[in-house]
Amino acid sequence: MATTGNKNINAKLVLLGDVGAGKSSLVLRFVKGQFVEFQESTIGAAFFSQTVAVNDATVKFEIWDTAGQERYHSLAPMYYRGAAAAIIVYDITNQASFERAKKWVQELQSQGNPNMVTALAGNKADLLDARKVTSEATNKYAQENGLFFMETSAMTASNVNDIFYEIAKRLPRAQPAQNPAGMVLMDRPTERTASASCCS
Ligand SMILES: Nc1nc2c(ncn2[C@@H]2O[C@H](COP(=O)(O)OP(=O)(O)OP(=O)(O)O)[C@@H](O)[C@H]2O)c(=O)[nH]1
Ligand SMILES: [Mg+2]
Repeated sequence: MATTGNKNINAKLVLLGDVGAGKSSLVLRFVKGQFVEFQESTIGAAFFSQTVAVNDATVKFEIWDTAGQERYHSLAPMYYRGAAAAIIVYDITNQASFERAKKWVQELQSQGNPNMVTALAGNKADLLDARKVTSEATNKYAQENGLFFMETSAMTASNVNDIFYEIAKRLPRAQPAQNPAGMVLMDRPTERTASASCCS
């Protein structure tokens, strides 16, 4: 969930998608500004954090990069439950990865937090010659399902910061906490006298 305090917002974000779609590469680009050609397949999940400044707030993303391998599927709810945002990643050169992305959308729609900000990332946009999934098809699908969609490239960095920034802008701003942490001074003279004589 997104939680706030003085316009500092902590937001749990989960990346979901087919094996090899580029989830870890997007996170590595966003968090460290790096890209590796032979990124190892994720085992279980990996955690990262990164902060983004938006107009009126600082959003600290707590990022869970999940593993796309099917044998880890049952772990996914642990990461998307309570998440404020999700990025569902597919590879524009791989139709099957787009079909897998749609399955994730369905799963989040039925099991996830209904207020979750969900983005669809068509990754590997640098590989235009090998494209199998058109942006028109995805645009239509995204509009029908209330997602926002961007084509990204972890390799060239195209749209990578942008997709996280767009999510940060769309996060609902939670109400300030009813009882913010810290001491609450109350106007009750008798107690104040009692504590003053207590412990100094
Ligand atoms: N050309 C190109 N290759 C990419 C891009 N993003 C990732 N790759 C490559 O695709 C391969 C898979 O990327 P990963 O980031 O490991 O994919 P993943 O979704 O984390 O995969 P799992 O952890 O197995 O679920 C790696 O060899 C990356 O270098 C991109 O934007 N462009
Ligand atoms: Mg990975």
